[in-house]
Amino acid sequence: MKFLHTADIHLGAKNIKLSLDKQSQIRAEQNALISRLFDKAEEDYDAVLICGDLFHNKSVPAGISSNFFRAVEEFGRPVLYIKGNHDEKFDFKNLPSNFVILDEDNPFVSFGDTVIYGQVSPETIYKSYDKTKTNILMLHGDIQNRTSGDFIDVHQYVDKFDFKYVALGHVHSYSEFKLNKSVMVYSGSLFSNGFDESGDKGFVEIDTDELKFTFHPFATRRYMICSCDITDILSYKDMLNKIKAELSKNACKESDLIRIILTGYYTEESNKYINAMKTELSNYFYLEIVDQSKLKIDFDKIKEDTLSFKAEFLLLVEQNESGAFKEKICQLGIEALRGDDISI
Ligand SMILES: [Mn+2]
Repeated sequence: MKFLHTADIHLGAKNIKLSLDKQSQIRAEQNALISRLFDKAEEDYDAVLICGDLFHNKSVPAGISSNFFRAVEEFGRPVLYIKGNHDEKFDFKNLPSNFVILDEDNPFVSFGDTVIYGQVSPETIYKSYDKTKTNILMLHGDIQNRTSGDFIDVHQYVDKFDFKYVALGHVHSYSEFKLNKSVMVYSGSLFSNGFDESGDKGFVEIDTDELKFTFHPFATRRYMICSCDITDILSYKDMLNKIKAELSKNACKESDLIRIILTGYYTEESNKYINAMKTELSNYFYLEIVDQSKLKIDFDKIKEDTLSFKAEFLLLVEQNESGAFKEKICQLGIEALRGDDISI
């Protein structure tokens, strides 16, 4: 049998950095992605497993939840769901009959020789456990960080029972672990909602005949973070080319949402025009530049060059200021002397 494992869809979450136009475009795309997910499931999978945080909070716009449940209903086969920390208070009512919430009252569903358990107590599992079956467990929480409020001790499950696969939700990027005979996998979120969840997003295919699992990238729009070291680059054109090279190295596409982080050192002679760069790169759906580069001024060299406003200004700052404040004043002063638009 084949199952589709997903989690952390967070329907209803928004990225407030985006313009309202782009927010509604993304929302429409997410609705379409949900329909596409269930179309894919209809072709290839016996059931869909959703390991929590399906909705971002307890009240999401009605259009979003009705679109989701309509897709579930059209799919027709079982959609198994366990609650996450974001949607545990969501009011699940008027549900399609194939949307199954697994909990203490309804702890498992069988598909032939495969039994899929929800996040229930080991005692509850014990009552129906059959080790001759292929057992799968769904959990939502943090299995690594003991101090987290969402910590789950997986030992209580995988030490006592032989779960071939533990489908996890909570961590938004794909990762896999092995413990005893169990493989435990975070599918990651189905699509991202911010730069804290960058890279490819998708779902995991569980094949219980072959005992194989495979990650499938699925989201079309990605959040991508690219670092660009601008040390020793003086001209604006070279800086822009370095950024473009970095974007292509990271295989960024025009449909992506991109954060460029400028790192390294620049000097008073560097031509770093952030706004012009952003305009030049406006072919991307969304692009921001976070400037973490630091100003490096060779004051000894400047002392030899006293016949300029710039040198006089920098030496004056050097004598009177220190630390991060000094750096900021130098940077703003240089930009102002050059006639740049300065932003404070
Ligand atoms: Mn989540």
